[in-house]
Amino acid sequence: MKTAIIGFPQVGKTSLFKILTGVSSERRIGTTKVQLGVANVPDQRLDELASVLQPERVKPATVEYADMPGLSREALREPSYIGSLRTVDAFAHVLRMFEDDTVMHVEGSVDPVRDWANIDLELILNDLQVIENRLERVDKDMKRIKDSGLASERALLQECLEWLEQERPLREFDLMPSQAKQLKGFQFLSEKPMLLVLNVGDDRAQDLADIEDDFEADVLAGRKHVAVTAVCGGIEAELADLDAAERNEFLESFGLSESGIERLVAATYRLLGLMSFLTASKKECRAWTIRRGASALESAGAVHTDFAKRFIRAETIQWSKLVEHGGYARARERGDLRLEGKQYVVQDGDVLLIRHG
Ligand SMILES: Nc1nc2c(ncn2[C@@H]2O[C@H](COP(=O)(O)OP(=O)(O)OP(=O)(O)O)[C@@H](O)[C@H]2O)c(=O)[nH]1
Ligand SMILES: [Mg+2]
Repeated sequence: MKTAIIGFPQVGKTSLFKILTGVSSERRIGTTKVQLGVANVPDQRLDELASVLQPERVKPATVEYADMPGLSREALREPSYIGSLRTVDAFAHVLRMFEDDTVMHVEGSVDPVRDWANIDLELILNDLQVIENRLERVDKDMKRIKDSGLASERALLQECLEWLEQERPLREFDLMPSQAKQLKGFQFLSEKPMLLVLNVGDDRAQDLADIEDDFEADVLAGRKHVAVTAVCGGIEAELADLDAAERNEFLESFGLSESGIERLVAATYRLLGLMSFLTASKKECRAWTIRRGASALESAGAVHTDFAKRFIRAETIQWSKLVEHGGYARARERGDLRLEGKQYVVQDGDVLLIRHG
Protein backbone atom coordinates (compact mmCIF):
# COMPACT_ATOMS: atom_id res chain seq x y z
CA MET A 1 0.00 0.00 0.00
CA LYS A 2 1.53 3.25 -1.09
CA THR A 3 0.48 6.84 -0.44
CA ALA A 4 1.86 9.77 -2.40
CA ILE A 5 2.43 13.01 -0.51
CA ILE A 6 1.25 15.72 -2.87
CA GLY A 7 0.56 19.44 -2.75
CA PHE A 8 1.73 22.78 -4.06
CA PRO A 9 5.43 23.64 -3.86
CA GLN A 10 6.81 24.67 -0.44
CA VAL A 11 3.87 23.55 1.71
CA GLY A 12 5.96 21.20 3.85
CA LYS A 13 5.70 17.86 2.00
CA THR A 14 9.34 16.85 2.30
CA SER A 15 9.53 17.94 5.93
CA LEU A 16 6.55 15.74 6.77
CA PHE A 17 7.88 12.86 4.71
CA LYS A 18 11.19 12.93 6.57
CA ILE A 19 9.48 12.94 9.95
CA LEU A 20 7.13 10.13 8.89
CA THR A 21 9.73 7.80 7.48
CA GLY A 22 13.07 8.95 8.79
CA VAL A 23 14.28 8.81 5.18
CA SER A 24 16.35 11.66 3.84
CA SER A 25 18.12 10.10 0.85
CA GLU A 26 16.88 10.79 -2.64
CA ARG A 27 16.03 8.42 -5.41
CA ARG A 28 15.21 9.33 -8.95
CA ILE A 29 12.37 7.80 -10.95
CA GLY A 30 12.80 8.91 -14.55
CA THR A 31 13.35 12.66 -14.55
CA THR A 32 11.17 13.19 -11.49
CA LYS A 33 12.73 13.16 -8.04
CA VAL A 34 10.57 10.95 -5.89
CA GLN A 35 11.63 9.73 -2.47
CA LEU A 36 10.20 6.52 -1.09
CA GLY A 37 10.04 5.61 2.57
CA VAL A 38 8.20 3.45 5.04
CA ALA A 39 6.38 4.55 8.18
CA ASN A 40 5.42 2.26 11.04
CA VAL A 41 1.74 2.12 11.96
CA PRO A 42 1.47 2.93 15.68
CA ASP A 43 -0.27 0.09 17.48
CA GLN A 44 -0.96 0.06 21.20
CA ARG A 45 -2.21 -3.53 20.99
CA LEU A 46 1.09 -4.77 19.65
CA ASP A 47 2.96 -3.00 22.42
CA GLU A 48 0.78 -4.54 25.12
CA LEU A 49 1.09 -8.02 23.62
CA ALA A 50 4.84 -7.62 23.48
CA SER A 51 5.04 -6.57 27.11
CA VAL A 52 3.27 -9.83 28.07
CA LEU A 53 5.05 -12.24 25.69
CA GLN A 54 8.49 -10.56 25.74
CA PRO A 55 9.36 -11.60 22.17
CA GLU A 56 12.81 -11.18 20.59
CA ARG A 57 11.36 -8.87 17.94
CA VAL A 58 8.38 -6.55 17.57
CA LYS A 59 7.34 -5.57 14.05
CA PRO A 60 4.56 -3.05 13.47
CA ALA A 61 2.61 -2.85 10.22
CA THR A 62 3.87 -0.27 7.74
CA VAL A 63 2.59 2.20 5.18
CA GLU A 64 4.76 3.33 2.30
CA TYR A 65 4.95 7.02 1.39
CA ALA A 66 6.28 8.70 -1.73
CA ASP A 67 7.38 12.32 -1.47
CA MET A 68 6.41 14.07 -4.70
CA PRO A 69 7.85 17.33 -6.04
CA GLY A 70 5.40 20.24 -5.97
CA LEU A 71 2.31 19.70 -8.09
CA SER A 72 1.57 22.02 -10.97
CA ARG A 73 0.03 21.86 -14.43
CA GLU A 74 3.55 21.65 -15.89
CA ALA A 75 4.55 18.80 -13.57
CA LEU A 76 1.41 16.92 -14.57
CA ARG A 77 2.59 16.96 -18.19
CA GLU A 78 5.69 14.96 -17.29
CA PRO A 79 5.11 11.25 -17.95
CA SER A 80 7.38 10.15 -15.09
CA TYR A 81 5.57 12.44 -12.64
CA ILE A 82 2.15 11.18 -13.72
CA GLY A 83 3.43 7.62 -13.65
CA SER A 84 4.50 7.93 -10.00
CA LEU A 85 1.09 9.37 -9.12
CA ARG A 86 -0.96 6.76 -10.97
CA THR A 87 0.50 3.74 -9.23
CA VAL A 88 -0.24 4.78 -5.65
CA ASP A 89 -3.31 3.75 -3.62
CA ALA A 90 -4.04 7.12 -2.03
CA PHE A 91 -2.90 10.72 -1.77
CA ALA A 92 -1.91 12.65 1.32
CA HIS A 93 -2.44 16.24 0.23
CA VAL A 94 -0.45 18.69 2.35
CA LEU A 95 -2.23 22.04 2.70
CA ARG A 96 -0.31 24.96 4.05
CA MET A 97 -1.85 26.71 7.02
CA PHE A 98 1.33 28.08 8.58
CA GLU A 99 2.11 31.75 8.05
CA ASP A 100 5.76 32.46 7.23
CA ASP A 101 6.85 35.36 5.04
CA THR A 102 10.18 33.72 4.33
CA VAL A 103 8.51 30.72 2.67
CA MET A 104 7.06 31.32 -0.80
CA HIS A 105 3.37 30.54 -1.41
CA VAL A 106 2.33 29.79 -4.98
CA GLU A 107 -0.94 31.69 -4.59
CA GLY A 108 0.49 34.42 -2.38
CA SER A 109 -1.76 33.76 0.61
CA VAL A 110 -2.78 30.99 3.00
CA ASP A 111 -6.12 29.44 2.00
CA PRO A 112 -6.28 25.65 2.37
CA VAL A 113 -9.79 25.29 0.93
CA ARG A 114 -8.83 27.13 -2.25
CA ASP A 115 -5.60 25.14 -2.55
CA TRP A 116 -7.42 21.84 -2.18
CA ALA A 117 -9.92 22.84 -4.86
CA ASN A 118 -7.13 23.93 -7.19
CA ILE A 119 -5.17 20.70 -6.87
CA ASP A 120 -8.35 18.66 -7.24
CA LEU A 121 -9.09 20.60 -10.40
CA GLU A 122 -5.70 19.65 -11.83
CA LEU A 123 -6.40 15.98 -11.08
CA ILE A 124 -9.85 16.30 -12.65
CA LEU A 125 -8.50 17.93 -15.81
CA ASN A 126 -5.94 15.18 -16.12
CA ASP A 127 -8.61 12.48 -15.88
CA LEU A 128 -10.79 14.35 -18.39
CA GLN A 129 -7.96 14.30 -20.88
CA VAL A 130 -7.44 10.56 -20.40
CA ILE A 131 -11.15 9.91 -20.92
CA GLU A 132 -11.41 12.10 -24.01
CA ASN A 133 -8.48 10.30 -25.59
CA ARG A 134 -9.91 6.92 -24.75
CA LEU A 135 -13.38 7.81 -26.06
CA GLU A 136 -11.90 8.86 -29.37
CA ARG A 137 -10.15 5.50 -29.62
CA VAL A 138 -13.28 3.57 -28.59
CA ASP A 139 -15.39 5.39 -31.19
CA LYS A 140 -12.94 4.45 -33.89
CA ASP A 141 -12.87 0.82 -32.78
CA MET A 142 -16.66 0.62 -32.59
CA LYS A 143 -16.90 1.55 -36.25
CA ARG A 144 -14.66 -1.39 -37.17
CA ILE A 145 -15.74 -4.13 -34.78
CA LYS A 146 -18.90 -5.18 -32.96
CA ASP A 147 -18.05 -5.61 -29.30
CA SER A 148 -20.54 -5.24 -26.45
CA GLY A 149 -17.62 -4.61 -24.08
CA LEU A 150 -16.72 -1.47 -26.01
CA ALA A 151 -20.27 -0.16 -25.86
CA SER A 152 -20.50 -0.60 -22.09
CA GLU A 153 -17.07 0.97 -21.61
CA ARG A 154 -18.18 3.89 -23.72
CA ALA A 155 -21.32 4.41 -21.68
CA LEU A 156 -19.42 4.33 -18.38
CA LEU A 157 -16.68 6.66 -19.60
CA GLN A 158 -19.32 9.06 -20.87
CA GLU A 159 -20.90 9.14 -17.39
CA CYS A 160 -17.51 9.79 -15.80
CA LEU A 161 -16.85 12.51 -18.33
CA GLU A 162 -20.05 14.32 -17.46
CA TRP A 163 -19.23 14.03 -13.75
CA LEU A 164 -15.75 15.45 -14.23
CA GLU A 165 -17.08 18.26 -16.41
CA GLN A 166 -18.98 19.48 -13.35
CA GLU A 167 -15.55 19.73 -11.69
CA ARG A 168 -16.27 16.85 -9.37
CA PRO A 169 -13.59 14.24 -8.60
CA LEU A 170 -14.23 10.59 -9.42
CA ARG A 171 -13.70 9.58 -5.79
CA GLU A 172 -17.17 11.02 -5.18
CA PHE A 173 -18.75 9.17 -8.10
CA ASP A 174 -20.76 6.14 -6.94
CA LEU A 175 -19.38 3.13 -8.76
CA MET A 176 -20.73 -0.39 -8.70
CA PRO A 177 -18.00 -2.97 -8.06
CA SER A 178 -18.16 -4.11 -11.69
CA GLN A 179 -17.74 -0.51 -12.87
CA ALA A 180 -14.85 0.09 -10.49
CA LYS A 181 -13.18 -2.95 -12.00
CA GLN A 182 -13.77 -1.63 -15.50
CA LEU A 183 -12.10 1.68 -14.62
CA LYS A 184 -9.25 0.26 -12.56
CA GLY A 185 -6.81 0.08 -15.43
CA PHE A 186 -7.06 3.84 -16.08
CA GLN A 187 -5.69 4.62 -12.59
CA PHE A 188 -7.60 7.90 -12.54
CA LEU A 189 -6.01 10.50 -10.28
CA SER A 190 -9.21 12.07 -8.97
CA GLU A 191 -10.53 8.63 -8.03
CA LYS A 192 -7.90 7.96 -5.36
CA PRO A 193 -8.85 8.37 -1.71
CA MET A 194 -7.50 11.62 -0.30
CA LEU A 195 -6.16 12.48 3.12
CA LEU A 196 -5.93 16.22 3.62
CA VAL A 197 -3.04 17.12 5.90
CA LEU A 198 -3.40 20.61 7.35
CA ASN A 199 0.10 21.86 8.10
CA VAL A 200 -0.53 24.29 10.94
CA GLY A 201 1.87 26.87 12.36
CA ASP A 202 3.40 26.37 15.85
CA ASP A 203 1.44 29.35 17.16
CA ARG A 204 -1.83 27.46 16.69
CA ALA A 205 -0.69 24.10 18.09
CA GLN A 206 -3.29 24.30 20.84
CA ASP A 207 -6.10 24.53 18.29
CA LEU A 208 -5.18 21.43 16.26
CA ALA A 209 -8.25 19.44 17.30
CA ASP A 210 -10.60 22.40 16.67
CA ILE A 211 -9.05 23.17 13.30
CA GLU A 212 -9.53 19.56 12.30
CA ASP A 213 -13.14 19.40 13.56
CA ASP A 214 -14.10 22.68 11.89
CA PHE A 215 -12.61 21.61 8.60
CA GLU A 216 -14.44 18.32 8.76
CA ALA A 217 -17.78 19.96 9.53
CA ASP A 218 -17.52 22.95 7.17
CA VAL A 219 -15.59 21.61 4.21
CA LEU A 220 -15.82 17.83 4.20
CA ALA A 221 -19.53 17.43 4.98
CA GLY A 222 -21.05 15.09 2.42
CA ARG A 223 -17.78 14.49 0.58
CA LYS A 224 -16.66 10.91 0.12
CA HIS A 225 -13.34 9.09 0.36
CA VAL A 226 -11.64 12.05 1.92
CA ALA A 227 -10.39 12.57 5.48
CA VAL A 228 -8.54 15.33 7.26
CA THR A 229 -5.83 15.48 9.88
CA ALA A 230 -4.01 18.50 11.28
CA VAL A 231 -0.33 18.51 12.24
CA CYS A 232 2.27 21.05 13.24
CA GLY A 233 5.10 20.30 10.84
CA GLY A 234 7.44 22.61 12.69
CA ILE A 235 6.89 20.96 16.08
CA GLU A 236 7.06 17.46 14.63
CA ALA A 237 10.39 18.22 13.00
CA GLU A 238 11.84 19.24 16.34
CA LEU A 239 10.30 16.20 18.07
CA ALA A 240 12.13 13.88 15.73
CA ASP A 241 15.45 14.89 17.30
CA LEU A 242 14.39 14.36 20.94
CA ASP A 243 14.36 11.27 23.15
CA ALA A 244 11.14 9.94 24.71
CA ALA A 245 11.25 11.96 27.94
CA GLU A 246 12.13 15.21 26.21
CA ARG A 247 9.41 14.62 23.63
CA ASN A 248 6.64 14.56 26.22
CA GLU A 249 7.93 17.67 27.87
CA PHE A 250 8.24 19.45 24.55
CA LEU A 251 4.72 18.40 23.48
CA GLU A 252 3.28 19.55 26.78
CA SER A 253 4.90 22.94 26.37
CA PHE A 254 2.61 23.38 23.34
CA GLY A 255 -0.37 21.89 25.16
CA LEU A 256 -0.25 18.68 23.10
CA SER A 257 -0.54 15.14 24.43
CA GLU A 258 0.63 13.13 21.43
CA SER A 259 2.59 13.46 18.22
CA GLY A 260 0.41 14.29 15.22
CA ILE A 261 2.45 11.96 13.08
CA GLU A 262 0.91 8.90 14.68
CA ARG A 263 -2.55 10.27 13.96
CA LEU A 264 -1.53 10.98 10.39
CA VAL A 265 -0.38 7.41 9.81
CA ALA A 266 -3.46 5.98 11.50
CA ALA A 267 -5.69 8.19 9.32
CA THR A 268 -3.96 7.00 6.17
CA TYR A 269 -4.51 3.43 7.26
CA ARG A 270 -8.23 4.01 7.90
CA LEU A 271 -8.74 5.87 4.65
CA LEU A 272 -7.23 2.97 2.73
CA GLY A 273 -9.76 0.61 4.32
CA LEU A 274 -7.06 -1.36 6.06
CA MET A 275 -6.77 -3.06 9.40
CA SER A 276 -4.29 -5.25 11.23
CA PHE A 277 -4.27 -8.74 12.56
CA LEU A 278 -1.45 -9.89 14.78
CA THR A 279 0.82 -12.86 15.12
CA ALA A 280 2.48 -13.42 18.45
CA SER A 281 5.14 -15.81 19.63
CA LYS A 282 8.23 -15.80 21.82
CA LYS A 283 10.22 -15.05 18.68
CA GLU A 284 8.18 -12.23 17.22
CA CYS A 285 5.09 -10.12 17.79
CA ARG A 286 3.97 -8.62 14.53
CA ALA A 287 1.10 -6.66 12.98
CA TRP A 288 0.06 -7.51 9.43
CA THR A 289 -1.87 -5.34 7.06
CA ILE A 290 -5.04 -6.65 5.43
CA ARG A 291 -8.09 -4.99 3.95
CA ARG A 292 -11.20 -4.82 6.11
CA GLY A 293 -13.32 -7.92 5.55
CA ALA A 294 -10.41 -10.17 4.56
CA SER A 295 -10.77 -13.91 5.26
CA ALA A 296 -8.50 -16.10 7.35
CA LEU A 297 -7.17 -17.58 4.12
CA GLU A 298 -6.22 -14.15 2.72
CA SER A 299 -4.65 -13.27 6.04
CA ALA A 300 -2.55 -16.42 5.99
CA GLY A 301 -1.44 -15.42 2.50
CA ALA A 302 -0.29 -12.04 3.81
CA VAL A 303 2.14 -13.85 6.10
CA HIS A 304 3.33 -16.36 3.51
CA THR A 305 1.86 -17.58 0.21
CA ASP A 306 2.60 -21.17 1.30
CA PHE A 307 0.50 -20.68 4.45
CA ALA A 308 -2.48 -19.91 2.22
CA LYS A 309 -1.80 -22.85 -0.10
CA ARG A 310 -1.52 -25.35 2.74
CA PHE A 311 -3.95 -23.66 5.10
CA ILE A 312 -5.63 -26.00 7.60
CA ARG A 313 -7.13 -23.66 10.17
CA ALA A 314 -6.36 -20.62 12.28
CA GLU A 315 -6.45 -20.61 16.04
CA THR A 316 -7.90 -17.22 16.83
CA ILE A 317 -8.24 -14.92 19.82
CA GLN A 318 -8.72 -11.17 20.28
CA TRP A 319 -5.48 -9.53 21.39
CA SER A 320 -6.96 -8.23 24.67
CA LYS A 321 -8.07 -11.74 25.71
CA LEU A 322 -4.60 -13.08 25.03
CA VAL A 323 -3.08 -10.30 27.12
CA GLU A 324 -5.62 -11.00 29.87
CA HIS A 325 -4.62 -14.68 29.94
CA GLY A 326 -0.95 -13.82 29.86
CA GLY A 327 -0.27 -16.17 26.94
CA TYR A 328 -1.62 -19.05 24.86
CA ALA A 329 -1.45 -21.79 27.49
CA ARG A 330 -4.10 -20.33 29.76
CA ALA A 331 -6.15 -19.06 26.83
CA ARG A 332 -6.30 -22.58 25.41
CA GLU A 333 -7.06 -24.06 28.83
CA ARG A 334 -9.99 -21.68 29.24
CA GLY A 335 -11.28 -22.47 25.76
CA ASP A 336 -10.80 -18.92 24.48
CA LEU A 337 -8.66 -19.97 21.53
CA ARG A 338 -11.18 -20.60 18.75
CA LEU A 339 -10.62 -22.77 15.69
CA GLU A 340 -11.53 -20.87 12.54
CA GLY A 341 -11.63 -22.04 8.92
CA LYS A 342 -10.66 -20.45 5.60
CA GLN A 343 -13.80 -18.35 5.29
CA TYR A 344 -13.60 -16.72 8.72
CA VAL A 345 -13.73 -12.94 8.42
CA VAL A 346 -10.75 -11.72 10.43
CA GLN A 347 -11.47 -8.95 12.94
CA ASP A 348 -9.26 -5.95 13.67
CA GLY A 349 -6.91 -6.98 16.47
CA ASP A 350 -7.35 -10.75 16.09
CA VAL A 351 -4.28 -12.77 16.95
CA LEU A 352 -3.94 -15.71 14.55
CA LEU A 353 -1.98 -18.91 15.00
CA ILE A 354 -2.04 -20.25 11.46
CA ARG A 355 -1.92 -24.02 11.18
CA HIS A 356 -0.74 -25.28 7.82
CA GLY A 357 0.42 -28.52 6.23
N1 LIG B 1 7.10 28.04 9.59
C1 LIG B 1 7.01 26.81 9.08
N2 LIG B 1 7.78 26.51 8.04
C2 LIG B 1 7.66 25.26 7.51
C3 LIG B 1 6.76 24.29 8.03
N3 LIG B 1 6.85 23.17 7.28
C4 LIG B 1 7.79 23.44 6.36
N4 LIG B 1 8.29 24.69 6.48
C5 LIG B 1 9.30 25.34 5.68
O1 LIG B 1 8.84 25.47 4.35
C6 LIG B 1 9.89 25.25 3.41
C7 LIG B 1 9.49 24.17 2.47
O2 LIG B 1 9.41 22.95 3.17
P1 LIG B 1 9.48 21.56 2.41
O3 LIG B 1 9.15 20.50 3.39
O4 LIG B 1 10.73 21.41 1.65
O5 LIG B 1 8.27 21.77 1.40
P2 LIG B 1 7.89 20.93 0.11
O6 LIG B 1 6.42 20.95 0.02
O7 LIG B 1 8.56 19.60 0.13
O8 LIG B 1 8.51 21.83 -1.04
P3 LIG B 1 8.79 21.40 -2.57
O9 LIG B 1 9.33 20.02 -2.56
O10 LIG B 1 9.76 22.42 -3.04
O11 LIG B 1 7.49 21.50 -3.26
C8 LIG B 1 11.11 24.91 4.24
O12 LIG B 1 11.89 26.09 4.35
C9 LIG B 1 10.55 24.48 5.57
O13 LIG B 1 11.45 24.77 6.62
C10 LIG B 1 5.95 24.67 9.15
O14 LIG B 1 5.14 23.90 9.66
N5 LIG B 1 6.12 25.93 9.63
MG1 LIG C 1 9.75 18.59 -1.29
